[in-house]
Amino acid sequence: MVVKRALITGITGQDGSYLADYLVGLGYQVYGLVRRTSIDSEQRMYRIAHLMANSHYLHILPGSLESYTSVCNAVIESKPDEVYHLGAQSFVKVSWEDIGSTMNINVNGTVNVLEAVRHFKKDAKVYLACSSEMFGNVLETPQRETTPFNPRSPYGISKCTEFYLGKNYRESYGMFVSNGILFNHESERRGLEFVTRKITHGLARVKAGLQDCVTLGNLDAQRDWGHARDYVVAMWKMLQHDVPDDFVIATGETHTVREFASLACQFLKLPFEEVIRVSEEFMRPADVNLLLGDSMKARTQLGWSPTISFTKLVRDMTYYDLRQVGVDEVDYDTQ
Ligand code: NAP
Ligand code: G4F
Repeated sequence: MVVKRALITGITGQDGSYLADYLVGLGYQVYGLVRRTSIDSEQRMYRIAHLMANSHYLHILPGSLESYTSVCNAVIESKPDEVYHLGAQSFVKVSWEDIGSTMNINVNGTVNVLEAVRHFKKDAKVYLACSSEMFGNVLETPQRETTPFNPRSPYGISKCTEFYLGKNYRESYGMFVSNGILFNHESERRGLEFVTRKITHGLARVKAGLQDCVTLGNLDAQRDWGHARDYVVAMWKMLQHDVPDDFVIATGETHTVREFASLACQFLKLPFEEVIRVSEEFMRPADVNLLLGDSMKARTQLGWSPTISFTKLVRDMTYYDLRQVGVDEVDYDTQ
């Protein structure tokens, strides 16, 4: 049997780590591009530590997306059949505060990946991590592949550029480049800066008596939240499809930040009005108010569908964080 080889950028992140789990499970040899500053950081490597213990399947290649040389070296060394380009400055709020790094990493980094593949492994299939943030101030609901982009953040603009780069390499060079337009997906491995994990991690600390409350920004923003474990399967399916294409990946359900926080409070038996506060500090210069995806194309053409419900997502994240602060969840589970 031929063993497939995959190169993942952003392997230390939420999606990269779940994707590595999934591909190793399928018998792939997995190569991960990791910044030199992260390789020695337990905090940055924790999501793939369990895989590192079995280094026969996982290989770490030092490099940074801004360095064309290091991306070329990673492609030459890994000789990938599939490249999953997930590395990015992925936090929308920071994209206003540091637009330069956001553009360098997300736009120039994508150019570096596409050029390295074009020059050194042109037949590799490439997945690009585009985003529902590209729909921005939405022009249609639900959003699907044909919905026009209307980004509201520097991050959203960078991801639109990534999308068009992918399309252009497909059309100009005949390369297999697929754009996944993924709606928000969360998990126990989500970074603490994103709202869902900020809520579950913060409320667990409240429950444990380590802090008084969780302070948030816009509680009315609506997101189509799925689980990252489901979404990495969609990435893989896109690269097994006959032709490269663009696919929306979403649950088809939308919930407010308030609903997410309120459900987490219910699981923990905490009074929402007392433990959730609001501050201007966490508001954005321009927010995306409503995201709701229509993933019919992926469902019919790729046979993909989400398996983890909103309620289970909130419950799993909440109880995971409760365990992290040393509180036993059994007493609190009313389901
Ligand atoms: P994440 O947890 O923030 O992970 C980002 C990854 O990118 C980390 O491994 C990080 O490495 C790496 N990275 C950042 N800058 C880099 C650089 N200059 N050179 C090399 N690596 C660099 O993000 P995620 O949630 O897994 O998202 C994965 C991708 O999907 C991103 O492109 C994101 O924009 C996109 N996306 C995410 C969602 C979502 O809801 N999660 C939705 C749509 C699209 P370090 O550990 O060294 O920082
Ligand atoms: O969790 P968020 O920071 O995620 P956001 O901005 O939707 O971006 C995520 O999803 C995108 C896909 O649509 C990805 F492309 C991107 O990489 C990232 O993974 O914020 C969600 C919503 C926003 O409307 C924000 O204003 O929650 C609102 N919010 C309210 N209070 C907050 C807070 N967000 C954060 N991070 N922190 C708060 O205190």
